[in-house]
Amino acid sequence: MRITALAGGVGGARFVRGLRHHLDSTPGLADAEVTVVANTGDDITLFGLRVSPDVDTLLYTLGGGVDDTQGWGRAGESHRVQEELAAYGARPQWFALGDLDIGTHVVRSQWLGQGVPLSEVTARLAARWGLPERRITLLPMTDTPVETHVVVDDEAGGERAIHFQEWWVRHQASLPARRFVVAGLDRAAAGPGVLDAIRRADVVLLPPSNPVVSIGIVLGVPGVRDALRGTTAPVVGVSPLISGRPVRGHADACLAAIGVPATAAAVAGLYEDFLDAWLVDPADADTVLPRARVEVFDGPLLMSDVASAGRIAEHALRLASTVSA
Ligand code: FO1
Repeated sequence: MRITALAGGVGGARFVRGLRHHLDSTPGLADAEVTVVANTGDDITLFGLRVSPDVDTLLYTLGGGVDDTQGWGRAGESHRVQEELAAYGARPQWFALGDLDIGTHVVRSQWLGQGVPLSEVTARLAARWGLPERRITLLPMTDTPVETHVVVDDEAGGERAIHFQEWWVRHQASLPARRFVVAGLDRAAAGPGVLDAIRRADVVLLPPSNPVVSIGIVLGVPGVRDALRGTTAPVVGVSPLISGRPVRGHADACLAAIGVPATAAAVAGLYEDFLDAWLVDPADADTVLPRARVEVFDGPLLMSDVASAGRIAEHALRLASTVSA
């Protein structure tokens, strides 16, 4: 069985880890292949290094090296290099780069600098983390450099764009976002294997990633939305909101920025041209959708550990087998 998921950072990574756990522990499903199409709009260049937060969160989470409490970055991390950078007055200092994490950014930057495409760079990083042996393929959504920027008010009554990470990390999404702009996306081509992974899938899953700045960005890659509309695979999504609140992160602030209510139904509405089924928390059992089938999960829609994420993934897969594309 071929399963394809579009994913962002922490929520997407935890969901895919749960999915893999469920497949590996279910007779007949262990040889299923999982392909993850990762958002690269969070990517940022810092201190001359190319950092890819969502890809790295997926790498570390699926490879067993993530700081599970934080949800991102490496377990057992230290920050001696960053302290040195601060001593030299290097900026910015609002983004924590751990020593082990910097190893990833150095090799990524070295390979990119040699002209290696991001998809090949990511495959090499994934090989080190043992993802192929776990039957997981990690694909950046495009090889074209893209960056999500957030347009906010400036002091003089105008507007200015800041990098998504500055809005998300430095300002904790507290600055009202006027809109999101993804530099480079209009001329981006879907990465190698991305459209095929959607078209040839037996099931497509949308984890509870941020619908605006994670999955929403992947949907903006030319050809992705059409592939989702055209695939014969059922497309099943998991709501990232419970009673209007994101489980983590700032999806509510992102939805407000695009004028979409923070409800499970409204988020599904962003996917309505290709969504076949939508898994919601019991608190959102009253969700009604024009076309997609709504299913209420039999418990809190919380991925507090691998097993609970596995149960959600299992339910999404079961749901996929009952809906036709
Ligand atoms: N999130 C924070 O809240 N603070 C940080 O300093 C921070 C650093 C960081 C470094 C590498 C990385 O891969 C992720 C990092 N994140 C940090 C998380 C990141 O901002 C978000 O998880 C994703 O970009 C949202 O999808």
